[in-house]
Amino acid sequence: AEAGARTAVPQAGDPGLTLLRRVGVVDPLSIDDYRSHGGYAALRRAFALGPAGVIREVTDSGLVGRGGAAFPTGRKWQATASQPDHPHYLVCNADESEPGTFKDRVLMEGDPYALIEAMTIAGYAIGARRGYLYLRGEYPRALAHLTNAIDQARARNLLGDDILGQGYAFDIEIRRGAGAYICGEETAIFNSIEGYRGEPRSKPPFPVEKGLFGKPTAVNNVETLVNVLPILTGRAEETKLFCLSGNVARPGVYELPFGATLGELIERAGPPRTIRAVLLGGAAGSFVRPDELDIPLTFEGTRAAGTTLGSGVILVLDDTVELPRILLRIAEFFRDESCGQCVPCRVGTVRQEEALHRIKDRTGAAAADDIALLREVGRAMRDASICGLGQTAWNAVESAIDRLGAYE
Ligand code: L3W
Ligand code: SF4
Repeated sequence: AEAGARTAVPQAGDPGLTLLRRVGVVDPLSIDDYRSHGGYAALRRAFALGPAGVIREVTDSGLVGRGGAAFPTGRKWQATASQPDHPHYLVCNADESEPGTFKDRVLMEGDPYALIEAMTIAGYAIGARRGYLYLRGEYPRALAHLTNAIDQARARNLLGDDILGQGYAFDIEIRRGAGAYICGEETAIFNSIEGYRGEPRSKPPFPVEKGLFGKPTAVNNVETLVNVLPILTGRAEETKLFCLSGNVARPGVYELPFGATLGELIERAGPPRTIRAVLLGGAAGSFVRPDELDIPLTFEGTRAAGTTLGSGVILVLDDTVELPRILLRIAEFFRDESCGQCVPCRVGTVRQEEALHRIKDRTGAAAADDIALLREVGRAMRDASICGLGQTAWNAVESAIDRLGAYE
């Protein structure tokens, strides 16, 4: 579980940081240290604004979800808050399992109170009295730090029946995942918390209407929630966390304002002598070529370039890489992690892996039949799968064939 995850330590204390500004600076086990570094100012501001005021500020900020799909957070909160059915729930998706992703881990280990404060604000905004923090099972240090933070917050009246004497009751329960990637899908989280198999539900109805226990629920990623703190305290421009890995000299989590290019970020991380390809957005994302490094790192910019920012994965591959082996590894991952509930994904991910096995050492005309098959299977998975896993299981392979000429 430790492999591949570095902290933001090389940059700790950098005045340009917003989301990571306390990571490596504060004692993550001390609520007093957190408060002396600006902690709980945002919650006080939230109480002054009232729930509708908080939603207005979050909406006006333009914040969109950081789990990969970039849905507007203010709209999600407004939709949940306005449901007549009660109770309302908040769920924090901390099941960070996308291969190459470790940003939420750095936030939760290094600044756990920030997430607890942000969840309290989100719960207040949507009218929830209970929040669930669904944590990746393989994050023991995050679990210890968050458990301590929740205990300390309760002891200081920052969670519980009457938070800061404002008449607002809210508490947080941690639930641990058990190693299944699919349990990061928002509706599979509901099933997992409710004690059922971690299988996604069909949408609509969306969680804002019928979510956890069939009640209105807002599900937000860790980084999305932590973004709410600087929004409410009026700090700085909006930033995004990126997870750099692969053939770079300084892998780790980087925080940048939107708009830097892919090439600029890779430059900061220490690029290899020759780049063969970059996987953007994780296993569900797509490969780009070395002549495409001027892509701006924004949700719109990556979309316009036919790729995705996803959850911030940037995996750099040098020219020694054997692409067919990487593609097989990705296909194996999806086959393994498919929950098996729907046919296009259950069967498609197996057929995809088989075809990639067959063409591993082939090129050109010899690979043509299997590439045609991959396209057909990929289309079926994309169009007919119930959830994002099946819908995106062919993205990376497709981009490697079309953009990188993987089997030419
Ligand atoms: C109310 C509507 N709510 C959509 C909500 C929906 C969800 C959010 C996004 O994620 C991404 C993919 C990969 N009324 C709504 C509505 N919503 N329409 O908005 O929804 P959706 O369906 O576009 O996406 P999604 O299925 O939630 C797919 C990424 O997830 N992914 C892996 C992610 C892994 C991590 C990690 O490890 N940290 O994030 C795999 O597919 O990038 O873009 O809340 O309910 N009309
Ligand atoms: Fe399960 Fe795959 Fe269907 Fe999603 S697309 S519900 S992971 S079988």
